Amino acid sequence: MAGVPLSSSTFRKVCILIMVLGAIQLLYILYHEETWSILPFLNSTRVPGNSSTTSETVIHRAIVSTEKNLEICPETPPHLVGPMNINFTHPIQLEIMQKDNSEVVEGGRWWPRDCIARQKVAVIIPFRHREFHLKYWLYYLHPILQRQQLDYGIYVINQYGETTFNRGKLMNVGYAEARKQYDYGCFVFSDVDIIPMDDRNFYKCYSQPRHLSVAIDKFGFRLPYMQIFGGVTALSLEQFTKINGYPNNYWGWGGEDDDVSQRVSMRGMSISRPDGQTGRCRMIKHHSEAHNEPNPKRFDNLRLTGQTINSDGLSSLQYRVISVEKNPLYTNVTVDIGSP
Ligand code: UD2
Ligand code: MN
Repeated sequence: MAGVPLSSSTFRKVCILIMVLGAIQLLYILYHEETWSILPFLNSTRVPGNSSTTSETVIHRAIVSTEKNLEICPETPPHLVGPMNINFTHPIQLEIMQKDNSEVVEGGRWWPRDCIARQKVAVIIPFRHREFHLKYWLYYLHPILQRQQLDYGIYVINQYGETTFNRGKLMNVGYAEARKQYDYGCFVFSDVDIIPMDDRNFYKCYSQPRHLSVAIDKFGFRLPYMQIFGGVTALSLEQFTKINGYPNNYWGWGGEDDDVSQRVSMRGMSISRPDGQTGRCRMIKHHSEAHNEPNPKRFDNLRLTGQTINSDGLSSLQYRVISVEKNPLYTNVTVDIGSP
């Protein structure tokens, strides 16, 4: 191959130029890669499943927040009203409710627009055939969670078919499915029929697992027993994984809440609670359900929590998602969790 020969000094200069350009390009790439990988890290958790969508959302949100120069929301949210009048006598119209919650995004997602929320909370509701209760729950809870300035999403976990109900397993499914949607750091597990009577009862996580429904009208506004951990609870991602989630093997009514209570103390944690006034709640009256008869095995199971805590829970969770629907005010996950 023929060409004009380069003198050795020109050749050296060209080489140096190429190396400098290469180094500049390398620095540019490194800088940008770091920016992209650090952001999800700052948001604390890695999300399984469709993580690319999630990190895109996170990055997008972070950019919007920086552009707007938003500050972290105040420790005490400014628009709380305190004690509220809760009743279940008036009919609820879904269309009006949707209009009142115009800032709620498809799937029941909301976040404060004027500050950066302190916590990302997924609210998990175990569900089957309780549409009447769900309407009231959505009607009351959306405005409360907004006044609490939480970055939240509502996940209704609907048990498919008519096999025996399993509240604990549905909670685990809710946790796993919510994590696929967003990098939540806090999980509130709530019965569909419990409404707080005071918006200072925060649906967020604390340094210890939280029991929120401490004074329910049905129980004469007092704790029926000290270890009770049913109704509404809040556990951080770390706390929930530490106890391996709920047990999956409590089919029918009762025991799964006491099992979680034991798991919490077995892992060296204690239950935190609001005071009896702030923690007042109403439970919508209902009869006991078909296919959710009291579980006769619950007392035996509760004696074995020490052995089952590691083997039965998030680590052994198996289920089949039938559908995920993003409704205007909540995400509905219909799931086949099998039978006893
Ligand atoms: C108590 C506990 C509850 C749970 C249960 C025993 C309190 C305040 N509540 O509730 O947390 O430990 O005992 O399992 O301590 N559900 C449906 N469809 C059904 C059956 C249940 O959607 O067919 C869901 C719904 O969210 C309901 C929850 O499961 O609120 C608990 O069931 P429940 O309301 O029938 O039981 P309850 O009130 O005795
Ligand atoms: Mn109930």
